[in-house]
Amino acid sequence: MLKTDPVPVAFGRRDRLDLARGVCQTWPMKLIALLLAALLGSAPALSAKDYLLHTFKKTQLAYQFWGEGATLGDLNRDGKPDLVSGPYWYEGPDFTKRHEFYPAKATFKLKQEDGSEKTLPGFEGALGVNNAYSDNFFAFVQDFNHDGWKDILILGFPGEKTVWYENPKGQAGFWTRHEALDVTDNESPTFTDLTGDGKPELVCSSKGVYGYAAPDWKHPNEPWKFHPISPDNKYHRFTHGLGAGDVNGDGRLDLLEKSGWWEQPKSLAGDPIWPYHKFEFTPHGGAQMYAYDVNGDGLNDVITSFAAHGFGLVWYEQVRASGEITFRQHAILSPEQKRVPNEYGVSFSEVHALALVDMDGDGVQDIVTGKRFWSHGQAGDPDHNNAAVLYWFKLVRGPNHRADFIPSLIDDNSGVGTQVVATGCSNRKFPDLVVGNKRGTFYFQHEVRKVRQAEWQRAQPKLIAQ
Ligand SMILES: [Ca+2]
Ligand SMILES: [Ca+2]
Ligand SMILES: [Ca+2]
Ligand SMILES: [Ca+2]
Repeated sequence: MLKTDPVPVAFGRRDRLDLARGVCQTWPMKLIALLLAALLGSAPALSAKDYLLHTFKKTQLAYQFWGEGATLGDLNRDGKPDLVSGPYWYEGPDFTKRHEFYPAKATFKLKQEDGSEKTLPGFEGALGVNNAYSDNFFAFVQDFNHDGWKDILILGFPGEKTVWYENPKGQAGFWTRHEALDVTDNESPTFTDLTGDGKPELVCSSKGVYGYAAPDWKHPNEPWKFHPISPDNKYHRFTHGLGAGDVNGDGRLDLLEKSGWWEQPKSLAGDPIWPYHKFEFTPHGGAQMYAYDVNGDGLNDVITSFAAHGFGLVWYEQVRASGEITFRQHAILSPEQKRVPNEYGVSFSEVHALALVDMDGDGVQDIVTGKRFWSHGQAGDPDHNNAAVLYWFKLVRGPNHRADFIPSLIDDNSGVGTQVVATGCSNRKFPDLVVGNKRGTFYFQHEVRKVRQAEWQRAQPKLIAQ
């Protein structure tokens, strides 16, 4: 941590509401003062070069609504990541040259002041007035057919097909479409190596069952096989909250969902039902869920949005009670279902996409999230018309396994979609961000600047009076 960023002064949060216990705990101020004195005063390692300011240069690639996902990957093999969102990919590093890899057919009609109608490209989003949805919710990049050219996986509206598009190896024209899975349910399915075999799987629910779908990598053009891990509990296609992470620390990723976690067994042969551990992480359902040791005590904790269409961002500290795994809730953004600013004054709703990524290169994972603006239209969700903010929250670990998330506003006129991706692009150490949503398609280039301590301190978020 010290090699890049000092611990922010704002770390000295005074009070923390422990919601699970319903009590207000006091930070050990003496300890914090000692720590800060060590960090900011006497430590010779902290010269001006250690004060880094992170800012993000925004480029809006599209103003239309083409999809709610976006990602980065090198599609033309020039060594520079390209950006994928909706039916388009944009050539990196400047993303000015756009290619249509499947037909961009969506249009909508907008009534003009004189009563006439105008047809606009894209789905009806922030340029329109009515609530509408796209057919493109998540994008992932992977070379499915082992020809050395990365292909594009697109997950559509919940309950619809997942398809992948075959990279034409530099040739012009639409990419060949291959059906992967006929029904992909849940609002935060993902594409990651759940099984630990070194190859990614589509983690989702399908037709009422949690599970994963994987291609036969020897026959990649064939539809993928779905492997159930739960009984048919009739999980609805619009169920919110899903993730993969190792909760119990046995090295195997478990499946996280809003009401518990499914423990990956030693052997997956024969598609066994995974042991279920019920825990109500959120009654409403959030977005992408992660298992990560937030407070550094050696036990993985769970990070989740509290309500994809309401308020709240929380992490659940894993605690062991008589050897059993349970969790204690900590709020990053208040889970009360109304606008309640956190200790830094931050509050926003529609927390429908989350990324866990080390934004500042200190070796500790941080959170990237924001508001999925107009997710249910311009009058759909609470606080719908407030700014479409995009934030990163720096995780700072404190004494006695405390953890704090320091908010940094990236932008206030974009937000997230159902996916937000932050990954190395313009430089390896500090991830850039990409977003596709109802406001358009966005690229945020991460810029880092060394500053003097005073300037750095001025830029830190301030604690508000509690
Ligand atoms: Ca390929
Ligand atoms: Ca596990
Ligand atoms: Ca922990
Ligand atoms: Ca970090």
